Amino acid sequence: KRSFVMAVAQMGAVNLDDSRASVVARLVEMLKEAKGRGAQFVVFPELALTTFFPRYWMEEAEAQARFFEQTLPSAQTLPLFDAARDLGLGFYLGYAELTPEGTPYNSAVIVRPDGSIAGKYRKIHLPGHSDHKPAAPFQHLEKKYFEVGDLGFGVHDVPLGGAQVRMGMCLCNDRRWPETYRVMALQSAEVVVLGYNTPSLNIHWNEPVHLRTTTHLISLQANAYQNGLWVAAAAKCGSEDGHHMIGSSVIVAPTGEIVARAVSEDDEVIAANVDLSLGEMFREHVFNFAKHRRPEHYKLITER
Ligand code: CDT
Repeated sequence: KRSFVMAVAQMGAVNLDDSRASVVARLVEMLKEAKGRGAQFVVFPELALTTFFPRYWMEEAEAQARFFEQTLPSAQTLPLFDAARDLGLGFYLGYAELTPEGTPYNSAVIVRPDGSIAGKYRKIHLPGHSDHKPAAPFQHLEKKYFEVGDLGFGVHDVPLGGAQVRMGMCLCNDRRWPETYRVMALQSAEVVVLGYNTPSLNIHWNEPVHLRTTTHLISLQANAYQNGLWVAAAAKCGSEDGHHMIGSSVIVAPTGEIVARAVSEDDEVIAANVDLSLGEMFREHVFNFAKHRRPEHYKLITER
């Protein structure tokens, strides 16, 4: 049977003054817990190494100096990569990437259990704005600090539990868009992993707070089912220097059902057995793309 144990390592707040070393130590601690629970792969959040800095207005150069990684692993993140390889765990990690050419991206990597990088993703759906909104309680400046990702939605082979798993990834706001998952499902993705930082308050309109969790879950559950995929999503949550973000990290089966869900807004590991044959059932029958899709009627999706 093709299966493996997936863990999601939700993170509580990372405050502005927290050092990279202290954050990496928290990640290593959760790797060990995941290993103790039999996991072979661990999903960490978006921008896992720092506070969710797009909430603050500053010069791009200052943001890049304080919050971005120029190499991965770097000296400060090496303990995480070493620990994962020693434990034989693969992982997904979101981080702010500054390329050698100086281009900033909101990025993620999938690392195989042997420590090699299976693939990189650069966030495509960047929410928020690029102008300063002094009247807002906080900013959402992803359009100021990051360029739109240039790598597409790739799918990578990751050896886990004796199986080669077809794994895709995305970041936060991408999870709300059906195209994200469909493009990966068309490349035979079986599992999609992602991290998120979702502020509980919407600065653009007076959205009831509970909807932030409802729309998060509905996006993951519907897209898991409609693409015959497992989805594993890791929050960074709780109150970062007074700015609250939702938790509810989950592992969702291709049935659309939640099989594990975090209950806290702190560092918390959840885990589930991922039976890949469950997705095969959906992709062979109701969502057999080759038999039932009608792309000739979907042209508007790429034209507009
Ligand atoms: N990090 C991220 O993409 N957060 C967004 C907030 C949307 S409101 C500007 C999200 O979709 O959760």
